[in-house]
Amino acid sequence: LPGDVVKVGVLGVPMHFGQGKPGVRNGPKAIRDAGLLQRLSDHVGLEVNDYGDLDIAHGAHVDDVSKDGNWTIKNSRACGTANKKLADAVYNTLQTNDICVNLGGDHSMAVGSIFGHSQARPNLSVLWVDAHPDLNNPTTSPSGNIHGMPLHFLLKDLENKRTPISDFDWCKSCVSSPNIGFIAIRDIDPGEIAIMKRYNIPHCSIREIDRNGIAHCMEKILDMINPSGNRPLHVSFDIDSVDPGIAPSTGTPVRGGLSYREAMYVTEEVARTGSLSAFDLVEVNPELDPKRAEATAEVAVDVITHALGLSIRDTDYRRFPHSGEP
Ligand code: B3U
Ligand code: MN
Ligand code: MN
Repeated sequence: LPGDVVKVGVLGVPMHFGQGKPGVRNGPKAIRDAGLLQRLSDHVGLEVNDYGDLDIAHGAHVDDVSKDGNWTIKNSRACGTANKKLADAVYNTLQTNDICVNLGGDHSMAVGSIFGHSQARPNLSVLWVDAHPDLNNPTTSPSGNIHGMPLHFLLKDLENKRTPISDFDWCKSCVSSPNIGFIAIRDIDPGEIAIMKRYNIPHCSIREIDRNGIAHCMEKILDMINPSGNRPLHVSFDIDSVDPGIAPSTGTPVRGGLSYREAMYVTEEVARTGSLSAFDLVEVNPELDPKRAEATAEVAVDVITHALGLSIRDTDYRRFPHSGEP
């Protein structure tokens, strides 16, 4: 309701089991140090509840290997256990908050955040902002890293083809292919292309952004994944969607990403839907390109504050009647 203060729960998720580079577990700290909480409360005007960092066991690394030896999924035990914990935390956070913000950590955490979100609020649509579609399964994955596979566990269409991995049995597929959309993808494995084609998954490649502009692409993708506008929106934002020239501290940078303004436009449009229900900001690794780690974390903070309404508060004051008219 107009005038009601929006409540935002913030969860730090120092997940790192989904890939091999140390440092990504310090992503939540880097983003907090760049001033996220204060920006959300003082600049955006939200009620912010910070639940600190999830306690993720730093236990033994156990891989799951198929009986025929055809595939390996790295750290499946630790990754599955941590994701279950996250799913429960997201579910709980959404009982008392309007929006849950999850600070990663690597992108394998989307398994827990999206599943937990779907338990609290069914019929999600998901906007996946990333250089990669993260649609691999243990057999198509070139790396065995779970951060390239989260959607394998989440997509309903893949339910019958899912590789049975006991560490992820708790996660039931909860998103249908028409309700997930990719934007900014530009590094796609052959197996992922086959899955995108087969299930006709909505997407805007970086080329389509070049050709038609970010405004057209955002209008198209939001309309495709949530045509009625009634579904709660989950945004999973991988910082590697942004050009490495401005956000270099990340595990798998890919040249030719979103410009600063394109990234802000994406998140401003997210805010304008009024449906944002959970937001992941993942893959900030302050130990990579450390001299520019602060700058990368600042971009992450800008992405989150714009998704939560910073810019529309300033430029579309009618939507925020108590923010002070010019
Ligand atoms: N598609 C590759 C690389 C990758 C996926 N996600 C990230 N990198 N960040 C893979 O390993 O699945
Ligand atoms: Mn990703
Ligand atoms: Mn990525």
